[in-house]
Amino acid sequence: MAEQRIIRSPDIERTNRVPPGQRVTEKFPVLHHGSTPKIDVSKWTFRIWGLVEKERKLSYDEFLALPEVTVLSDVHCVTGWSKLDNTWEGVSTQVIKELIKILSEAKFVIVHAAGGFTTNLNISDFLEPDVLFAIKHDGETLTTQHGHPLRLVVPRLYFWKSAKWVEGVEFTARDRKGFWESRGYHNRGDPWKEERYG
Ligand SMILES: Nc1nc2c(c(=O)[nH]1)N[C@H]1C(S)=C(S)[C@@H](COP(=O)(O)O)O[C@H]1N2
Ligand SMILES: [Mo]
Repeated sequence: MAEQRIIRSPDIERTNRVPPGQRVTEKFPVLHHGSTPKIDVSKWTFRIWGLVEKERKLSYDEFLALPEVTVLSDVHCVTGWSKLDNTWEGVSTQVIKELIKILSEAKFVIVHAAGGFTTNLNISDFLEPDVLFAIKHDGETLTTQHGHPLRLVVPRLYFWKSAKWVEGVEFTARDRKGFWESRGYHNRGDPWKEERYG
C-alpha cells in the first residue's frame, strides 16, 4: 500500500483546544440510541445513492481496498465531554467523491446507519478534508460499541454527526433532519459556537 496521508484537523492546532462548556475526559464514553446492532461484515454493504450520476454499492472488501487516510482530531460530545488527540484511519470523503459523480443539484448529505439512524450535513461540511469513514481508532479496529465496521467522523462538528455503523450516504437537493436533529439537536452543531440545541 502507498504511504498513508496524514491530515491534522485544524482544531488540534488551536492554543485553547477545549470549546466553551466542555470538559476533557481521558475515557471514551459510549453513547447512542437503542441497542448495539449486530453486523455481519460478509453481508454489509456501503451504498451511495441519490443525486449521483450512477448509484454504487461496495462490499466490505471493496471498501477496504480504497485509499486510506489518517486523521488526527479532537472529539466534542454535546453532553459536555471532549476527548483530545484521536487518531482515525479510514477512507476520506474526498475518495467517495471521486468514486461517483455527484450531480450539481446535490447540496446535502444524509448519512444512513444500521437500524434507520440518520444524520444530515451540508455538502461542504461533508467534504472537508478531515472528514472520513473510519475503520480504526488509535491504531485498533473500531469496537462494535464505537461503530464497527464503519463510522463517519466529522471532527469540526459535535460528535452526534459522527454516525456509527454506517451503511451508506444519500445526496439530496433539500436538507432533511436526521435522528438527533429532529429530536432537538442543532441542525449543524459547531462546538465553538455552542450550537447544541436547535
Ligand atoms: N448509529 C448511531 N450513531 C451515533 C449515535 C446513534 O445513536 N446511532 N449517536 C451519536 C452520538 S449522540 C454520539 S455522542 C456519538 C458517540 O460515539 P461513541 O459511542 O463512539 O463515543 O455517536 C453518534 N453516532
Ligand atoms: Mo451525543
